[in-house]
Amino acid sequence: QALREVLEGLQVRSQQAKPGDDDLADKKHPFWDTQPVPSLGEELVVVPPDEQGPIDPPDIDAVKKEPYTLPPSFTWANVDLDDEVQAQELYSLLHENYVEDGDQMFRFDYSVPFLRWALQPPGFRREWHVGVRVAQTGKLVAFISCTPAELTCHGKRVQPGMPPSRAVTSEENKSGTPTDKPDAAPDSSAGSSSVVASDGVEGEVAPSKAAKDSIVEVNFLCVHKKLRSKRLAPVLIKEITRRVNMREIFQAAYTAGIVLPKPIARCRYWHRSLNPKKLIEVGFSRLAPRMTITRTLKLYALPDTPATRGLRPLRESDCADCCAKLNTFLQRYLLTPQFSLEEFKHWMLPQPNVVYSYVVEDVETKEITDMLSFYALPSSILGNEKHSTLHAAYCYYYFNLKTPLSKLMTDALILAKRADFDVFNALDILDNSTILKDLKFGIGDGHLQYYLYNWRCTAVQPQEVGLVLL
Ligand code: MYA
Repeated sequence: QALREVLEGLQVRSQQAKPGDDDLADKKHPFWDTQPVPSLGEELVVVPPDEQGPIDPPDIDAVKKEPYTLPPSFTWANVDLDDEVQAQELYSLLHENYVEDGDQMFRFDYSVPFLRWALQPPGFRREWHVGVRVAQTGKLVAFISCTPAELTCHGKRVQPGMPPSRAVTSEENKSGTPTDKPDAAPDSSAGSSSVVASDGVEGEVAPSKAAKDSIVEVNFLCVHKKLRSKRLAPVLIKEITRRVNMREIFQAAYTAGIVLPKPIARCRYWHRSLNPKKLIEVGFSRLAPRMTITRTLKLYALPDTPATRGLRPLRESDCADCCAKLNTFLQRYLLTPQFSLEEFKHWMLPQPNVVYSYVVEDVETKEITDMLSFYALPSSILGNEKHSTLHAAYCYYYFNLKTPLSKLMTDALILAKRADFDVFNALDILDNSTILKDLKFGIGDGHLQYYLYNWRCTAVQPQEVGLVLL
């Protein structure tokens, strides 16, 4: 009981998850009200299966062939992350202008290697890394991006007319079915369907069919602080929608801290202190009533080494097996991605300071029974004299076929602490809510909403979500 009081008394801050309003149904959304998304007032409690699907039917002929018009003095410019200068420009735009917590104490600080990982998965397209520059100076002032993905919602592929997933699962893996699907889409830079139009925008001469077996995940929408509230965000969203539609894709998934029409799920971040002293010093958490710093350090202390026998980093040679096991595991959830082998390798193979993945290999049978992963997303600490960066690890994908989740996740905490992270964050998705309290996570102060674009379906509970967006 005493421990519960301490944990419940802890104030922990969530970024991106700003306090949400529950009764926003009447709020007008001049832009979103024109888009194929359910309105805030619409009931999504039970959408009958035959009504689940696209809100607008796909209509390739209706897709605008020219880019949307930007306000005078701005131009569209794709951001090429393989170019050091452009990668640094995107880093700086986000470093200075991206998501902050409600009290403006922390701002996400995605690193360049992380941005490359997040934005260049198999099938990525440079035309989907959409920048806006000041025409005269070339300064990058806004950005939006998306990457291809395969998503299942209530057991149905989130694409009209698509058969059930072609991603490999454990069953197929056993029966020797090929372990990969074709590339979602070749990089446009390597293909021939992309041209540079006269206005400098990389556009398409004709719609391509290359990528239409994927949907897209949208992320990193950012407008420079000095250009806020000028309705630039809707232009960015419409332009990326157009570019995606040109590839015959009409659905998307995204998350946001704010409530827009209309979330399919409302989730919460939980935070596990690894370095409580620093977290208190920077105002991320505070000393609970009746707690001393010594008692707090003791409360959050962790062993030096993981407890699970056979735990080791994920290797390339594990990937086919682990990809199949993860895909099968994720099918327990109502909103979930499915990975091709190539995608799995991209998202899971360890990269220092980006993504950390471990497996449990049974010491006798050599079988892989469990996998855990987390990614590194630091935040800048704004206006603190002693500390400038908060090192946060975020729970990513896992499967546990043998090790209890609390044990596996405790090992994740130990590994994250050993890698010098200050805090371990997890949403209440997957099976996380079964272990968060026991593992001394404190609840964050807001929500993270999940959205689908142009797809109506029954809303899902956090514990039914199997999708992690970066
Ligand atoms: S979530 C992270 C979003 N980024 C940040 O929070 C960074 C800091 N903030 C900013 O940079 C700006 O405040 C942004 C808005 C850019 C967010 N998602 O230009 P405005 C609507 C969607 O005057 P600004 C992420 O990256 C708002 O409700 N819409 O506003 C996922 C209003 O519309 P309405 C948003 O503050 C992004 C309109 O914009 C968001 O200067 C998924 C106001 O425009 C938001 N997070 O700029 C994008 N915030 O009047 C959707 C505000 O109707 C993808 N708005 O209420 C949709 C699918 C597209 C692909 C489809 C393919 C088929």
